[in-house]
Amino acid sequence: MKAELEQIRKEAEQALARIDNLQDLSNFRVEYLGKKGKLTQILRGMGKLSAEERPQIGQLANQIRAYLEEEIEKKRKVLEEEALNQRLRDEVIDVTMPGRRHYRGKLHPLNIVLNEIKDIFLGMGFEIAEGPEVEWDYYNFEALNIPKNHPARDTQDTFYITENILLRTHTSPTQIRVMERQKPPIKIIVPGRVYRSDAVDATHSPIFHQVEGLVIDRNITMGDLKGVLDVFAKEMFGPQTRTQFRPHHFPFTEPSAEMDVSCTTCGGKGCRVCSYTGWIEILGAGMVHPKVLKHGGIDPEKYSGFAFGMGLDRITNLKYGIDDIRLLFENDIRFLEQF
Ligand code: 2NL
Repeated sequence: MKAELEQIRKEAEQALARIDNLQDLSNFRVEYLGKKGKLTQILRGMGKLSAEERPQIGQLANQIRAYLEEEIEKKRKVLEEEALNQRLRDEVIDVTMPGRRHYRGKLHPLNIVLNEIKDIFLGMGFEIAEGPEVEWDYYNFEALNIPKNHPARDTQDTFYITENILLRTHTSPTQIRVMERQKPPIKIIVPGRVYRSDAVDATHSPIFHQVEGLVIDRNITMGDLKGVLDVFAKEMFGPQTRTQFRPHHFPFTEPSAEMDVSCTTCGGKGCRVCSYTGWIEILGAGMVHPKVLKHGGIDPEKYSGFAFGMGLDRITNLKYGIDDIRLLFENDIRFLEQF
């Protein structure tokens, strides 16, 4: 039995020397020192031994057990340290390595110009109102004095959801909604996305953007309209900018006008941008039609007001010399990066 124990010790030493990972070490412990382990098996057979032999063998077996425990522990420390060193090598972080550069986004040119427009009107005491892009036919047309069969329904053909629900063709319906819920004085601008059933080309898009304005109070006149819009033009295009108003027609204003600014490129001398006229049309405006005031729940005998509307896309293109409206909607990074 002594020989058997020595044999196990020798075998165990050799096996241990070959072990190079913690899992094998754990298996090794079970194989030799576990409940059904080789050393334990031997000790089970000790009952058959004589009274003199038993303590000797017992002592030897315990020595071997203690020895193996010790060796296993030593090996465990070595392997754990190796494993840690390996992890430290694998997971090394170079804190001096430069970070990845983030691409910083920027505002879309439409939003840059819209922010400027908002600032100008906020500076004159206007508030900003917004409303739904999906509208009732009533708010988009009827309330604005554009009844069914009115020719303006042709020029403002849009996308219908149902008979009575459509994509708004201008932001005016939001202004009617404000009139309905707010007593004068009203002094708002309404920016937003609008829709028309137009074929796409350099100057047309079925989706575009408008900024409309509405001022309603007692004794509002055409003089207020001209003053406010002249200040707007000078703040938008520079103090040298001159304005002129030409008579026009809109169903929702009476009288109506279009406003031109002196050409932003040539200053009025005449060039390609202004088709050699010296003037560039930038908005439509007029005194709010009494019927429209009534639809908004406002008494035209007590109150009057002016309104205006401009195409944000057109103003943006003018400001930046962009010659094709499609560029504003394609979201080509090479275009957007330039602003
Ligand atoms: C244009 C012309 C205009 C209005 C919009 C308006 C709104 C209400 C009442 C009366 Cl609620 N008028 N808006 C008035 C005149 C012209 O827009 O060429 N826009 C791009």
